[in-house]
Amino acid sequence: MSDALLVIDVQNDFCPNGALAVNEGDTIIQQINAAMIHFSLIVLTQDWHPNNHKSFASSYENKKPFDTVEMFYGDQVLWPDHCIQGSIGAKFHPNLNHEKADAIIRKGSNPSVDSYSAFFENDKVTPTGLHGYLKDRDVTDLTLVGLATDYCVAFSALDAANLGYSVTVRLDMARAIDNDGSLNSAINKMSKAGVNLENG
Ligand code: VGL
Ligand code: ZN
Repeated sequence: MSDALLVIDVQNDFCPNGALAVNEGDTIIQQINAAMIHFSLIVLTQDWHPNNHKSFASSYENKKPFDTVEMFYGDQVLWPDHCIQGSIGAKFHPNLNHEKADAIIRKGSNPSVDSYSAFFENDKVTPTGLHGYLKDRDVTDLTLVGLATDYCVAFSALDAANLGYSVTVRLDMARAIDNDGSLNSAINKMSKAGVNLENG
C-alpha cells in the first residue's frame, strides 16, 4: 500500500485573470508545493481541450457560459473557452512545482465529451488510464487538491472512492467555482461517498 497526491488542474485559466478564473485559485499553490514532500507519488492533471470543445458555450448558436445542455451522457454545464491545448491558459500556473510530477494526466481532449474526473470522462465509462497507473504502483490512499473543488476535484474524488481508494480532499488546498449551489452539492456527494473532507 502507498499514497499519492493528486493535484487537479492548477492551470492559468483557472487562476485569477484566466478564462475560467476560480476565486483565489492561485492562493493554494504554495501550500500544495509544500505538501508534495509528504507523498511517495505525485500526479498532476491538466484540462486539455481542443478549441471546438462541446463543453464551450461558443460551440453553440444561442448559449452563454453557465447555461446547460443535454449531452448523450446527461446534463453538461457550458463554460467559457478554456484550457485550449497548447495555449498559455492551459499551462500549469508558473508557481506550481510541476517538475515534481511523476505523471501528468491530460483530459478533455475528446471534442464531444467533457472530462471533469481524472479517472473517467463524463460519459462515466471512458478511462483516462490513471487507475491502471496507480494500481501498478500499489497506490491505495489518495489525497486530492486543486481546482475546482466542485467540479474536477469532486468528480475525481467520487470516482476514486467508487474505485476503492481511501480518499481525502484537502479543502484548504482547493477552491470552488460555486455556481448554482454546485459547491454544497459536491460536498454532500463526497461526504455520502465516504470521502474524508479535511481542512488542514
Ligand atoms: C473544470 C470546468 C470545466 C475544473 C474543468 O477543472 O474543475 N471545471 N473544466
Ligand atoms: Zn474544462
